[in-house]
Amino acid sequence: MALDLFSPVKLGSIALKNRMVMAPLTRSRAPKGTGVPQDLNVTYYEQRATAGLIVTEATPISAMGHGYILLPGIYTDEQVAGWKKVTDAVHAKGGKIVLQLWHVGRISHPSLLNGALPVAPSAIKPAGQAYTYEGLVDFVEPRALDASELPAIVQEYVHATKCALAAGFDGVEIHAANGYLLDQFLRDGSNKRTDNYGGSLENRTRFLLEVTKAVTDVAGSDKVGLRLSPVNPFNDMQDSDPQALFNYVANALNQFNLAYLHVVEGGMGGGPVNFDFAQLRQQFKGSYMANFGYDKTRGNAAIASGHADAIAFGVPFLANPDLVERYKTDAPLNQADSETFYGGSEKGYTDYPFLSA
Ligand code: 8OZ
Repeated sequence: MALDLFSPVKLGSIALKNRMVMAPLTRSRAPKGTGVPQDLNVTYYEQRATAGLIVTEATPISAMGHGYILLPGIYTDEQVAGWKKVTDAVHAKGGKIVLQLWHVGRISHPSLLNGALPVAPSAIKPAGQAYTYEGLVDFVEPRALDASELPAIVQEYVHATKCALAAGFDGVEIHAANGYLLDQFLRDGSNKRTDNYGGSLENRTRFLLEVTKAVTDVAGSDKVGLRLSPVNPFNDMQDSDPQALFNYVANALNQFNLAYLHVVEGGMGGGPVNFDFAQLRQQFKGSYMANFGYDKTRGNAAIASGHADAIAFGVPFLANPDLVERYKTDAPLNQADSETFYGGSEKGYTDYPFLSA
């Protein structure tokens, strides 16, 4: 029988009971100040443990990694203890869960950083506004990182990876997508550096590879995934030649034998996309997780054709904790309420109904 969404698969050392992955989703429901996951967050993830794999919401690796309100973190002992309750609950339900490691770079604001300027490859202010505790405020011009500062950021990834493993996660996913720090280094719209970290494809990819090397050294490459978004303009991202860039990146990542490469195959804001994802998929020799607007039919087709080994669903898992069962039985889906995507309490978070037994 052909493979489909319900076929088991191993991504590196992570054994999935099906190929339906819950995509990382920012929900802004952690406490201000501590970033320690609470019982409410435990319930939310536990409800979705029938996914083959859960990728957590993007989680800052350090105080400077924050760029939105009410985010959980993965760099203090208290955060580790909070996340341990999440992983225990997911594992008790037979699920698997990896933590998404996040540094936002310039997509932040001094009011979220104890007054510090956001950091970036180059001092280029992104268009748009930051979500702060004081409301929406224009992004500021970030401070360009000196090359001598980069090893300390690599060490933040290492520390956060150790924290994630201590918290019982099955692995980590490096967030290199959607216009945050690692993506800012990759794309030439945000990286105008003239040192070893800017200019050529090799140079723009250098920091990502240094981070990936350090994280895989700590976790083991079979527990590390990585997410890219070659055509997403979100957060004011541009590149002069995305196909050449991301083909190069996918190729360079082959050296690590990662658990998977996770690719956002579209851009927020719609619009036609001039990019060949089949080409990218061919460059990468490991397991490939596809994301962006997939439903059951398209997901099954992508798996049956060999394009993808797993499919990540965001909004469908947000609104349907039992999405796997619903797809299996062709049951109707709950519709997501975008008013409750970010912030608030259980409403629109843990109160989406399951199919009644
Ligand atoms: C939407 C709102 C806030 C954060 C991403 C972490 O784009 C995000 C994010 C998305 O990866």
